Amino acid sequence: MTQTVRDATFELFRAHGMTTIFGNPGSTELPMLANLPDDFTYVLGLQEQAVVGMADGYAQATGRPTHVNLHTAPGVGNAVGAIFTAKVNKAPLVITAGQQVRAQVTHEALLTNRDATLGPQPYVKWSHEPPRAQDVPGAIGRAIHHATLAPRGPAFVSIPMDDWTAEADEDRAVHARRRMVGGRAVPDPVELAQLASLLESARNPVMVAGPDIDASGGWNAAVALAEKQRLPVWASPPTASSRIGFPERHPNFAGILPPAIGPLAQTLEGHDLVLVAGSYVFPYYPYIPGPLLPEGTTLVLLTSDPDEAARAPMGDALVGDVALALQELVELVGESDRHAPDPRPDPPVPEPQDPMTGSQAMAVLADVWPAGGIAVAEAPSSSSALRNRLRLSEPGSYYQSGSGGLGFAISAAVGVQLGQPERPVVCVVGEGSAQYGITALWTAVAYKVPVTFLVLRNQEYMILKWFAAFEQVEGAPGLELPGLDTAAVARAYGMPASDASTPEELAEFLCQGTAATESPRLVQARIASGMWAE
Ligand SMILES: Cc1ncc(C[n+]2csc(CCOP(=O)(O)OP(=O)(O)O)c2C)c(N)n1
Repeated sequence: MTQTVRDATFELFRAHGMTTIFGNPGSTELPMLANLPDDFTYVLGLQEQAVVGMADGYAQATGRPTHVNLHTAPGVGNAVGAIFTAKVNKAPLVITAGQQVRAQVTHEALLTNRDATLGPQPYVKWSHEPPRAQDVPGAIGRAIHHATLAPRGPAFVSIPMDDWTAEADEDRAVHARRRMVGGRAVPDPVELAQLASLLESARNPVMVAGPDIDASGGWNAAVALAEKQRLPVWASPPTASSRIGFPERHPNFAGILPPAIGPLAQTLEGHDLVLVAGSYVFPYYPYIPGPLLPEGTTLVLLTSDPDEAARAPMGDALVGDVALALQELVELVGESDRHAPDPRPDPPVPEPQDPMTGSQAMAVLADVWPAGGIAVAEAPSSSSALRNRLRLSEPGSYYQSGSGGLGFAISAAVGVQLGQPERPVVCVVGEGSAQYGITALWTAVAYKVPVTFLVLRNQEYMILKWFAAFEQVEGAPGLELPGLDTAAVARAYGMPASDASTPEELAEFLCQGTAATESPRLVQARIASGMWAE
């Protein structure tokens, strides 16, 4: 035998720089993992939601396709919530899962992944189980291309466990390995030129900056366009800000758009043209009805995602790579003589309170924020305060779940830190949200991933109490979290953890955390009940 399917597949992974595997193993995956080559790293997650979350963070922070390996049907089942989030985050994940030996699939022996391709649907771009062992390298190659072509996202391949030792079809394997597929397409030049004239002739245009600006590398072009055309820039609503698309300390930065239909349109009042770059239109929630746009306002969306272009309820759309489109627009438009927008003031120093408010905690975080820091956030009642206090202004500095599904932050922070080892990562997470990805704390300890975790402990699901009031729901159970001690849980995973009850203690523990370069730390801050806007 010359080459096995396994050898051919590992060569394919090498050719794409995919030598880090995030996984949780089972018997059906062991044949793939046997004698893992030295140039591969296996990052063990203890539950599949955390495995996918870590890979999501890593894929976004590196911009590279990332391999996730799951255990047949139950592993994929556990992972589905995180795959849903990875799809909205446009994380290029190549998810493989083990399957029973081919000879035992038809009669459904134990752990057979019945109808394997349906498990992760509809949250993957492509789902496949190769008809022959020899097709495994080609199928994984195809999954890599699906994952990385716009819009990026997860793709799935189910692999019967006896395939790995089968003889490869070398001709096909070599072609699969050599294929490089690119797809950064530019929007129609005629439509871009029309958009440039529309922008130049608008009386009072505005830009809305979304996560795909950051993901596509369009940060500088967005700034250049805003400056050249004197555009105020709103961040896309927080419900979908999986990343930040514009420096939030820039004088043109206007703030974060509200997420509901009526208030969002009201915020855009007075603008005759709204240019939305790299966000879908719009991640509305909750439902507050109203006109979609103010009277007389035109909207144009720049997106790399044909689905986002088609489903927007209003406005025109140009499909193409967001960074390339913005760069082209910068070339096409002239210098405007409109008035530059007034810079947005910092929020006032928060009133001291005992226990601390979320605003106080975020003000402390802003005071001790490390140079080059990256925030990974999932703290619903304090997330506005976090954005308004930190005002992050470097590319690749902010990640959150774009889907509204919890379980992202703790796991993704580990993946982001592995992908960006030179930058300090701080994960800000509500105590409720923390529990969905909690097992990733163990991975952070085991792999010496020096994330600083800040857990905000208000002993409740505060955001759901806010929703209850909004929805006029009374007496709903399940909104209190008494006695949930996340610092104790962290210690059980081997992580040093402290409780901070004053701003001074919080500052001290955060500084200890961000100074540590070899190991993670957790700080649990007791905060008051409330929604913290700034
Ligand atoms: C997977 C998943 N399950 C449940 C929810 C519903 N949910 C949204 S916010 C929230 C509570 C978050 O609580 P916590 O992290 O403590 O933050 P707080 O609202 O108190 O700031 C829950 C349970 C969800 N979004 N995702």
